[in-house]
Amino acid sequence: MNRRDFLKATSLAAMAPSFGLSAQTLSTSTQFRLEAAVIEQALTPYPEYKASSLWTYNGGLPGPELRVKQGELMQAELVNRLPEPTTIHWHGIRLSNGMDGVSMLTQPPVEPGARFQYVFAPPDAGTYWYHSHAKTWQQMARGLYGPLIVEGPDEPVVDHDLVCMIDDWRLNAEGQLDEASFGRLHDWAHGGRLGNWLTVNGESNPQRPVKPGSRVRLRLINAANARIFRLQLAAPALQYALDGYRTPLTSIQDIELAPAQRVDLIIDLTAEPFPLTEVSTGEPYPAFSLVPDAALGTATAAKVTLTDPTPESLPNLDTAKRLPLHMQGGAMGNLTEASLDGVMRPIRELAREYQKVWAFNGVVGNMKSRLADLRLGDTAIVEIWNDTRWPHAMHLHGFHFWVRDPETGTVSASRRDTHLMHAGERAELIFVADNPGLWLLHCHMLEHHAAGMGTVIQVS
Ligand SMILES: [Cu+2]
Repeated sequence: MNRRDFLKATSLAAMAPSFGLSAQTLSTSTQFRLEAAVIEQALTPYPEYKASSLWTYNGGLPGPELRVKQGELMQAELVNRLPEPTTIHWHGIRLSNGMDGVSMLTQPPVEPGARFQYVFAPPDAGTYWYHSHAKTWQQMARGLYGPLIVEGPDEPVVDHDLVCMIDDWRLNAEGQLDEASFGRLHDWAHGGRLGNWLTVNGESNPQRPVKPGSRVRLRLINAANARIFRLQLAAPALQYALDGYRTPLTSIQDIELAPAQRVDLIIDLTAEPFPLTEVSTGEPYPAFSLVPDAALGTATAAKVTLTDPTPESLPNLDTAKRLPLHMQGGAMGNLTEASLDGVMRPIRELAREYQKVWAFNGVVGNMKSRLADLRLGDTAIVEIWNDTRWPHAMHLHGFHFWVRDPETGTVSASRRDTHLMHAGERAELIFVADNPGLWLLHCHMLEHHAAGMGTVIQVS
C-alpha cells in the first residue's frame, strides 16, 4: 500500500465520530508515556547465558501495567526509540478506529524518533493488553507488550489483584533470543514461532508472595506469538471472565489459552503454595506459583459467594449479513493457488517468492483486503470454516462477538475478542457493527497473519 492508498483508506476513519468519547466520559484523564526502546536483559537466571537485546516499553518486561477506570479518558504517548517504525494496538478495547494502532491501516507507522498520542476512553471493564502492531510477528516476539486493566464500578473484593503475562521465547544455544530464525518459512507454514523458554511477567517460574488464606484475582494473558498455553492449576479455581468479559462462574482447573486470549480467575488460597504448570508440550513445565507468606499480613477479603453476570441475549439475526470466510493453506493443507494483489499464483510460488502460505476465500490477505463493507448498525455473522490442519486464534478488532456453533446452535456464554478454532472447526462470530472504520480480522498466531491470514471489515 502506498501513501496515497493509505490516506484514502483512512479518510473514512478520520471522519468518524469518536466512539466512546461522550461528554460524560471526559471528566477525568490519565496520561501515560510508553517509550519503546531496546534494552539488554537476560531471559534466563543462568549466569553462563548472555543477555538478549529485547524491545520493551519503558525498559520493563512486560511493559508497565496500565490501570484505568471504565469510561475514563486515557492518553498514552508512544515515543519510538526503536530502530524501526512501530505502533501500539489496544487489544480488545472498543475505541475509535484512528486509535486502534494498526500500522498502515488505521494510522501511518510511528517512525524512529517520532511520537504518537493515543486517546480513548475504554468502555468495558476487564483484562486487556497492548502490543506493537507493526511487523508484529517480530516486534512482539522481542517483548513489545504490556497489560491494560480497566476497572469497573463493582469489582469483586480480593486481597491481591495480579496480572500474569505468559510468553514463550525461542532461545538459541547461548540462551539468547534466537534472532536468526525470525521469518523462517517453516514456522509460518506450520504452527508459528513456538518458543523453548517460558516466562511469566518476564521471569522464569516466579514465586509471587501472597497473604496466607487470601482471595486472589489472577488475570492471565497469553502474550506468545503462537503457542496455545495449557495451564494446570494446583486446585480448581473460579473462572470469572474471558477476554475481559464476565462469564458465568465456573469451576476450572485446566485452562486452554490461545494467543491474545485472557482469563480471569478467582482463587481462594489456603496456607499452601499454589503452583501453575504449563503442559502444552506434553512435559510439565513450572510456570509460576502463588506462595503464602505470613510476613505480608493477614488476608481480609471475605470469601463471599460471587454472583453470575446478567446474561446477554444475541442481537436479532433476521436481517444479519452473512460473511463466509473459508480458511485454507499451511503445511499439509489443500490450497493450490491463491490471489495476491489481484494475481492468481500457485502456492509454491507464493511460499517461495512472497512468503505467503495462507488465504481467506482464496485471497492472500493484506491491508487492502475487504471481507465486507457493512453499514453502521448492521449485524454480521462471520461464518468461519477452518479448512486447514492447524489451530487459529481469530481476533476481530473493534468489536466483541458471540461465538455460535453452526451445527448445534450453541452460543458462547459471553462475548469475546479472540476465538480459538481447531483444525476443521466451523464457527460463527456474531457482532453488531456499531463502530465505523476499518477493522482488522486476523489470526493472532502472528506468523500466520504475516503469511496471509488477515482481512478487513469496513463499517461506514
Ligand atoms: Cu493461524
